[in-house]
Amino acid sequence: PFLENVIRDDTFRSGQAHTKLIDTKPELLKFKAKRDRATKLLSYLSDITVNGNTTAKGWKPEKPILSPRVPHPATKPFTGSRDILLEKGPDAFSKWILEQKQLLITDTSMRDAHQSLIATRMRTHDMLRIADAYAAGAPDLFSLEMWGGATFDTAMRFLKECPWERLRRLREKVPGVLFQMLFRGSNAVGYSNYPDNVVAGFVKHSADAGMDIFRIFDSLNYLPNMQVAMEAVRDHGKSLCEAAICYTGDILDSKRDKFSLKYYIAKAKEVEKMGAHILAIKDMAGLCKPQAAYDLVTALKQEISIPIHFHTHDTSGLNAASVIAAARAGVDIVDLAIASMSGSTSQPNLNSVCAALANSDRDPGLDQDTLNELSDYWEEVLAQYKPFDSAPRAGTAEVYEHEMPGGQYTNLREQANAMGLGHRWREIARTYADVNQLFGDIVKVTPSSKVVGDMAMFLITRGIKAADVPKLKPGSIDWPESVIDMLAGGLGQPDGGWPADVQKVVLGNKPATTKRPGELAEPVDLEATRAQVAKKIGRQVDDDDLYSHLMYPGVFADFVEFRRKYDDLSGLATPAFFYGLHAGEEVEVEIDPGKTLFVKLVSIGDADADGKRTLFYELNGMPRESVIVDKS
Ligand code: 3PY
Ligand code: ZN
Repeated sequence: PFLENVIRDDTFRSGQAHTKLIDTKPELLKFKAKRDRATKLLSYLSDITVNGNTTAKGWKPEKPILSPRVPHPATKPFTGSRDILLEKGPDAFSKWILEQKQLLITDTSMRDAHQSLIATRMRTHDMLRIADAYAAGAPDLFSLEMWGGATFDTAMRFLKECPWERLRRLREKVPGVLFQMLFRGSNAVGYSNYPDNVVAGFVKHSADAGMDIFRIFDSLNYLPNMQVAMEAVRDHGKSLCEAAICYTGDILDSKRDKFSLKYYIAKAKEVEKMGAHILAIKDMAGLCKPQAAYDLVTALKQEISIPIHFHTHDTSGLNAASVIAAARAGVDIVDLAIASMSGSTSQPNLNSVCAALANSDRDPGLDQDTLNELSDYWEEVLAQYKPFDSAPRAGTAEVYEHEMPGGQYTNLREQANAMGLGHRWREIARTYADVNQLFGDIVKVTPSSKVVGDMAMFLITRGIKAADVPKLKPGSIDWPESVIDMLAGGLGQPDGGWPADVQKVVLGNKPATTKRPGELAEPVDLEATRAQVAKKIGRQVDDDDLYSHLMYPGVFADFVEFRRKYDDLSGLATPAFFYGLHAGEEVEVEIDPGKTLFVKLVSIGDADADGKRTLFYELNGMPRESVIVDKS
């Protein structure tokens, strides 16, 4: 424990520690209580086995689920995309991308795909098991999107994992392929605006932890909100700044002229001027039709000179055609998900697009056998996450009406079901579209999409029509907090501003601003915050902890408490973590590198008069018991 304290100490980490470190920091000697990892593990397994897991909705597989089989592709020496970045540096690397003839591919399976298919629940364990196969077998991938977006929140909130550990452990295993994250501009990896020094500090710390590509966007395409993060990436010097323009509307529809080809070209030119190494077209809902993708990429290629990265979702069922159209128009990089993680609200199918382009001038050159093996693995992984899988089986053209991002669609549908409104889904989808028009036709992506969803559900449950909102008396209704904040300027400004009549009805006497929210937010005193958190949790707070706290203070506090109670359970297989064990089932748990426990649940005793049950285990072959209160 002493060594652990020292290793977490920032003076030690900065390399400036000397032998007097102990004299100046006596808190290093406060050892944590001796941890009995095995007892904590058994106590967790007993609770989940007997009482179920609320986040898994009480679902339990009928019989034990076998561990997904890991492919072992032959290792061969290779120079991966990250080796090239490290050798050339970001500016020259950006030019190198332009020289590549083949279509470059980002695999989103470890981030957007599971965010869009299984409510962002994929655990680090399942990513680490396949990491060697990616490192050895898929060296020609451009990047792996494996961090950011909603994963930071859900890792701590639901999976009780440290997101920074995920990044570092994957980095260690996959040194040669670029890692990519989704960064919500001034909202970082959260849902509200953060002060500039927190945004910049988060970027720097992520880059130090091994992040290579920062895809930075703003949920209203309000570019001033992206500036601080973009500068922080550029200042770091080793990472790539990918600025994303969110795609909404339909450039093929001349009546929908707010989001025209001209609009996107103007935004792209601006982010190029702001210093982007790469432009991303972020089609978060999957609205960019094949002809639109072709026209957009063709035009952008003439107007800007940085590489273009196309991101879309397959909600309509036909977005692989958009990817191929973008490739024909000369797009440099595209986002796709490995076959079994693709389709529906996720990205189009990586394996099929690669097969379709084989022997063409944009052939991505990836090995089909390896891609199929990766797909087999992910398919078995997905089977472990059944209760979270609520994505529609087939494509739907309804997306062109509501324009919901892939990650939001399943969430909102779940929310509607939970509220007993599942049968009114069509009405909810239409109301979502009406609220968009009420707000002046805006970009809808986290967090602006959540505000539109909040307002739609609010109107539905109160029986108010969106078109009637401007006629209501200002300040007469308690609108959702998120709606008030957005219309007051808390997320920034949409092009053309907020409709004045709606703003008046929602805000009443509350003030609104047109200033950049980050300009109004006081910088956070990072060292004072570190000291406060250290006092609260009773241990050293390193930068991982500090930024986790700054993003999600409540979630971080619960996470720390969970770790105190059960320790780090990220080495536990996914079915055991979510659903507990069946009698007779045995699991291996790596509690530290090279230190594995073999746990077998032998039997579950009857509940006594106090409702307590004894669970009988074999731990590394030795009998152990664990007592738990049956809450049923
Ligand atoms: C996120 O912000 O998490 C998104 O995936 C937006 O598309
Ligand atoms: Zn996406």
